[in-house]
Amino acid sequence: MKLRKGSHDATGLRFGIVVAKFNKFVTGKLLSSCVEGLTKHGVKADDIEAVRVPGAFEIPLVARTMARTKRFDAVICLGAVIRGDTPHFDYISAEVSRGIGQAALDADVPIIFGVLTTHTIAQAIERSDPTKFNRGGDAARSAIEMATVMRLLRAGKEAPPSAEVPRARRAKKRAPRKRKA
Ligand code: INI
Repeated sequence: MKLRKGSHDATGLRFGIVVAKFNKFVTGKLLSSCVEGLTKHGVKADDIEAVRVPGAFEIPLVARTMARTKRFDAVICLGAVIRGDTPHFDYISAEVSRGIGQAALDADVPIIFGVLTTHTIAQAIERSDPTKFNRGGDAARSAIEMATVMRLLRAGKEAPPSAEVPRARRAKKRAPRKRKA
């Protein structure tokens, strides 16, 4: 079997970010955690370009436009759609998820869905908390993994041995079993 998988070494990769202004108290935190997640894995600040859009509904068009420039190894979409008392939530969340998926296929570039869709404000605050599992940091990791796996596939290469074998190599040597007399 040939196993191809991405790595988390993002050195030399470039990323675009589209971030919605709507619910900025949440999306601002998603953005900072996302940028921190990228730089932590070796991305230079100059290789990250962020674009603000009014709301989640506007994300797919901008993500597709950025991706189609081919200047980015992946584009990350950040937003927060919070359920209210009207069906607005359903229209926006359905459209942003469908649009982001379609944009990735159209542009042939990974586009990451880092848009929170929550029932309550409390859930959105929790999922954007930088001290907890945060959707911004999670989106950064997914983007790096997708960018590196797409590079491998396009180059027709397998994962470097360091990315493939560690589990088997790292396996601790067990002490030989004692035989029963
Ligand atoms: N945009 C969001 O990003 N999140 C929301 O929760 C939201 N709600 O609930 O209305 C929202 N609306 C704005 C929308 O995305 C567009 O910006 C607006 O309709 C203009 O096209």
